[in-house]
Amino acid sequence: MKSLTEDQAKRYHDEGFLFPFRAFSPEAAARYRADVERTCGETAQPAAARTGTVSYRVKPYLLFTWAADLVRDPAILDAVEDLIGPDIMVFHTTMWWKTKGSPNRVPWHQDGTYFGLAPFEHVTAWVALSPSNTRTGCVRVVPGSHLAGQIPHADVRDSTLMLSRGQTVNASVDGSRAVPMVLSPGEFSLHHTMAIHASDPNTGDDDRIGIGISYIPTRVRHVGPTRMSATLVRGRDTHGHFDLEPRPAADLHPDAVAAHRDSDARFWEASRSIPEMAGIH
Ligand SMILES: O=C(O)CCC(=O)C(=O)O
Repeated sequence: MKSLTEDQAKRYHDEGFLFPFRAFSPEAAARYRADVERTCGETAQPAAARTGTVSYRVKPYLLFTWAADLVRDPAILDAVEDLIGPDIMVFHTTMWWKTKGSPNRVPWHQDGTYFGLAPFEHVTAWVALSPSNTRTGCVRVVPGSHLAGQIPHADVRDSTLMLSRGQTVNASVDGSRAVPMVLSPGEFSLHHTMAIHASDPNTGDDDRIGIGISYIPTRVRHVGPTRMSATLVRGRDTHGHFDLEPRPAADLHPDAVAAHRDSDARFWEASRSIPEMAGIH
């Protein structure tokens, strides 16, 4: 084991989540936050449109060196390795930016519903770049919910829901059992792709900014006919289920922009066969 104890790994397998772990210092978190605000804020949207991407918030690790470093953070990878083994890819990231005072929230859902991946071994590392607590609307997870497997979801129309189609578990969820994963800047949590989780509006006095990094072992494959791409961040890929994505040589390097466009095009192609993917966070 590289960073978790046997007991922590067992708890992850029994309960479907673990927290808190420190990835980097609060100072480093503040630098990453500034990077996110500079490159992924509303003011960056016109630049994103000029490079032909819907948003720099989608897979920023293909475009920006700060994000490429973040998804390769050794402390995060050590913990992930203890759960899924040494050959690790990043399939996706989601920027979870909940502005202070906004009514936005995330409904009960299971990530694995939208990723088109099998088997269900994907681990999300949710990395806090600002305080994430019960006031700012941290992620809450129902312990053991991942053991029930895939539960049907329904689209719910509600503009405050932060999932693109408001995808919500179509079953009653006992939210009173949910555990709030409270994190300070620079800390991360881990949750299983079948864990039922949600988050409440931000009633705190700061934006809640976090990045959900979707890590998969290289043995996981995409279930549809499209050849997808992913980024190898540790170990070796002996399975060849994905085309390997390049690390950006510099922010918005032309090769990086081309790789990002290519990855995005494959994603939309894949979502034609697996419509749930169009609802990926
Ligand atoms: O950040 C949130 O509020 C929700 C996070 C989430 O759903 C995820 O990381 O899968």
